[in-house]
Amino acid sequence: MNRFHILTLFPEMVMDGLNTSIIGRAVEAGHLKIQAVNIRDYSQNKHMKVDDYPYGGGAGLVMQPEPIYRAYEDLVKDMKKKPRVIYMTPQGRVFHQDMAKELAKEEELVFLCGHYEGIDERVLEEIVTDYVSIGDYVLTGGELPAMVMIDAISRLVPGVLHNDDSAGDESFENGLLEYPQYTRPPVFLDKKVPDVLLSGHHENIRKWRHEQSVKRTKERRPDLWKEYEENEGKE
Ligand code: 9D3
Repeated sequence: MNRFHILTLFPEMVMDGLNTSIIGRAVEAGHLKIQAVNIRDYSQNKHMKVDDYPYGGGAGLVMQPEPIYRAYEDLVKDMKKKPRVIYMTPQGRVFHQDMAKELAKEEELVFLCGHYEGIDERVLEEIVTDYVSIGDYVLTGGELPAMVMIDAISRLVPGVLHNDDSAGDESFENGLLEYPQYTRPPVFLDKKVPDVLLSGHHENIRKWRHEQSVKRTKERRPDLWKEYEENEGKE
């Protein structure tokens, strides 16, 4: 059972997104728990204010440290040990599959999502263990990135994917992109399904799929192909 806690000003955005589809079913089956904590609930301001102008001037607002710290303290009081706290930020290490694998081992994970111009540095220094970005493009907040990470991590939790597809021949697992897939009908817009897939010759099918993976990786992800070649024989 993996537990994800998301500290955010938009809890319904995160819950609506994640409770749909495969992740929602995994929650219902008891493989995962997902809890969005509304940082605003921890404001002690009479207007439930959670942000203020930046010291030193500049555009926009900065999220204040106290509500975030109180929300964090309230979360960790029930935990056996201090959890990893992942701050979603464009200034973090870029998320990738190996990171997802590492994080899937953690029983509890806390995601801190910022909005506005950012979060007061002092609370980050106090509670954050990992700074993570999902890529070099500008979004409006950390909620979508947290959802992306939770989706990627959740599918690695035993039982979440009940098919036996979970490890083996996926993209990134063996360092190559996946081969093309076909299903019925055998002819579509005059295009035939490759004969080898209808042959029943499993060794030939395996070889063909590997060749297709290599061809596709060279064409579409030369960066992954370079890495694959360099690692051949190793690992
Ligand atoms: C002050 C605005 N910024 C200068 C361009 C910096 C900025 C801060 C916060 C830009 C975007 C955001 C909101 N994005 C995230 O919180 C975020 C994010 C992203 O934008 N891209 C990739 N990964 C992530 S993780 C969190």
